[in-house]
Amino acid sequence: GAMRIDVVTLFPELIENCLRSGVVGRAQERGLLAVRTWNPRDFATDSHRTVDDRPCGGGPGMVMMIGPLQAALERAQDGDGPVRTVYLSPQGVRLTQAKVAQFARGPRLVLLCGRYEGVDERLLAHAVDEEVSIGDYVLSGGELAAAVLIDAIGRLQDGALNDAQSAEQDSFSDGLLDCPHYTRPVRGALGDVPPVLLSGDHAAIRRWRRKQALGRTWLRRPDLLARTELDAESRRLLDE
Ligand code: 6GU
Repeated sequence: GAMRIDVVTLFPELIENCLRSGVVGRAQERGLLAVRTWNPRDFATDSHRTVDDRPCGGGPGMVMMIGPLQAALERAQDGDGPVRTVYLSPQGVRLTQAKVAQFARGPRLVLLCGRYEGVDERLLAHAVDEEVSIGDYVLSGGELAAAVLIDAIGRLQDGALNDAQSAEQDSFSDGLLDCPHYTRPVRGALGDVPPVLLSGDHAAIRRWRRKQALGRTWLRRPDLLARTELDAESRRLLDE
């Protein structure tokens, strides 16, 4: 069945607007992926619909309080089947394609988006399975990070990608960066398409693309190469 992702957020429209277009919008239309949002503000109990409070111990900013957030999270986690609950924050473990692929196997995921200085730590300890970051920079909230994660998961759902966009050809799926791509015109003001791509020799084209991918990875991301188990052909290409 469809993968289900529930998102707890003070800005549901931010999530929804991010996922309307393209491959992931279509995956939702095709029923391959179902995204629901839950707003803690709808679970606030006072007339001001308060969701945050001042940090204990003082200091700047506000902290998302337990009450409304826990109520929203429990509704998001409700239903059958196992649920993994992920808190998006810059303190989390860095997201990788391997982790995305693991999440994409589903069947469910609950994402908790923080705002302000963050979430009361006791709720995280009680209700969250893991904390994930999308990189070493600071966003104003977890929503864009959640949208990034959902996009990466959504495009891996069976039937989301056309054959031509097969996920097996992705950067990182084999631990390397992607090769360069070209289309017509084959000769133009900005230069010519590499002749091998016009040769019709599929084995030669495959070797060229592999070599380009290896070369780019070696130049731009040597950290990736160090962690990648290379096949015999790739090792030979790198040694040439
Ligand atoms: Cl997951 N959240 C926020 N607020 N900032 C981030 C992030 C997450 N990942 C990188 N920066």
